[in-house]
Amino acid sequence: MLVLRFALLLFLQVAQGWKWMAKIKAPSLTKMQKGSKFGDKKLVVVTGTSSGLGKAVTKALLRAKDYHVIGAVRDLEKMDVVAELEGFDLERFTPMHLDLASFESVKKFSKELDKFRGDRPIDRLVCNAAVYQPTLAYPKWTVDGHEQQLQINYLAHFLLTSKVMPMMTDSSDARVVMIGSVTGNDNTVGGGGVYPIADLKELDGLELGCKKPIAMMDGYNFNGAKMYKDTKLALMMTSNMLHERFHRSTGIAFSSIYPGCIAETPLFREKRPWFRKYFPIFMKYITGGFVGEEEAGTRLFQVVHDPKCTKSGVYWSWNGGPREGRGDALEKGGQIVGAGGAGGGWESIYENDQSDKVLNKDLMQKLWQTTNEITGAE
Ligand code: NDP
Ligand code: PMR
Repeated sequence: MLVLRFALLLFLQVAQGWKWMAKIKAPSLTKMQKGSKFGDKKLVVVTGTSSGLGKAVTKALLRAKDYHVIGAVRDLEKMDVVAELEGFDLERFTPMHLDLASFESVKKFSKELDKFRGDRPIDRLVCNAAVYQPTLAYPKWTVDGHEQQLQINYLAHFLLTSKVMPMMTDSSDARVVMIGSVTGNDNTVGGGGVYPIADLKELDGLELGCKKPIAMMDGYNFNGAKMYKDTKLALMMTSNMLHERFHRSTGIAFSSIYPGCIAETPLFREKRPWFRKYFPIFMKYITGGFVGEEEAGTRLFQVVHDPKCTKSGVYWSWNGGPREGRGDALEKGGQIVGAGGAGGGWESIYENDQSDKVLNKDLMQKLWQTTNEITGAE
């Protein structure tokens, strides 16, 4: 019986891997980049460019002048205002509608993106958008019947990646970056010492489809803060699965990052006012894990741009100056690497350790299979 179950699981995994591969051509020679409406710019898709980290990385990408950024946002009017206030160069920035709370919207966005790019490959995909709903007593549901954080942060990005990857294989330097977090990686104080702790357990909830009334991937009762952390864990595992399955055959580099604690962004909009006031102070002066929005944007920009970051299968983090990133550095045995005015500069990037949960291969297979089924990504 056990052998039969194992054989069936193996068959399903191979079949699913094959379906993704069928859509993905082997990389061919890079297409001529000149003569297109994008000139010699590389195409970068970033979700959630209307706020926080997404906005900051867009500013950095536009400053670099090598990129055309496609900002995938749920609110185009807000995006227009932000782009105007921030002085985005609209010759090199194109906002497109994407509501990650709807699978239909992901599919529509992907078709529009395919049309927009013409014969040019997508060079980078940055899965950045997220919501954090820690104070809810009951889950909120999407139109597809999933808990909102689960779908917006994780499921929709999984589906989006499956749709965009086939558009990336002609790029000579394609990268997919997932925004993970210390709170999804429980081998540090910030991740393993602050309850609730990210844990997908045996994925019983996801195996049952994770649809209303089942909110959590582990099948246990709803806990908004844990849900957010679970989605970060799942994204980091997904990055590893993509690396294992597709890096060799497509050349795409898959990585995840922890940008630092960007304690002042609207991510914490649902937290109480006192928390929003004191959290940045706590992070700056007690844990040292604080990072400003601009600095976090520079970090993410590095992973998108720096030739060093073509390495696949990595979880990138930074040890910064006396303030930025000190918390992470202290957690790495008390050494502050790149301190003294580095301010989290490029020299301070390092390949961070991933927790046993992130690296759990059996669970990864289950996560891969169930998420494919739920999102219809295959
Ligand atoms: P923000 O809230 O500032 O930005 C989140 C972005 O996601 C916004 O642009 C938001 O759009 C967008 N978004 C939300 N829901 C949807 C949706 N349904 N469809 C499309 N877009 C949506 O948060 P941050 O900049 O802080 O977070 C960015 C990333 O960094 C997240 O993945 C987060 O998990 C991660 N991170 C953040 C940390 C922090 O300390 N802040 C620490 C570690 C990781 P809108 O502008 O319309 O609200
Ligand atoms: Mg945490 C000592 C290191 C450290 C780091 C790097 C973080 C990051 N946090 C640390 C420690 C602590 N935090 C401690 C000791 C506490 C108890 C007082 C604490 C509490 C705390 C809360 C209540 N921290 C939080 C919250 C949140 O609501 C944030 C969260 O979990 O959002 C999901 C958060 C965070 N702490 C971090 C980071 C990066 C966050 C933002 C989370 C993220 O986006 O992943």
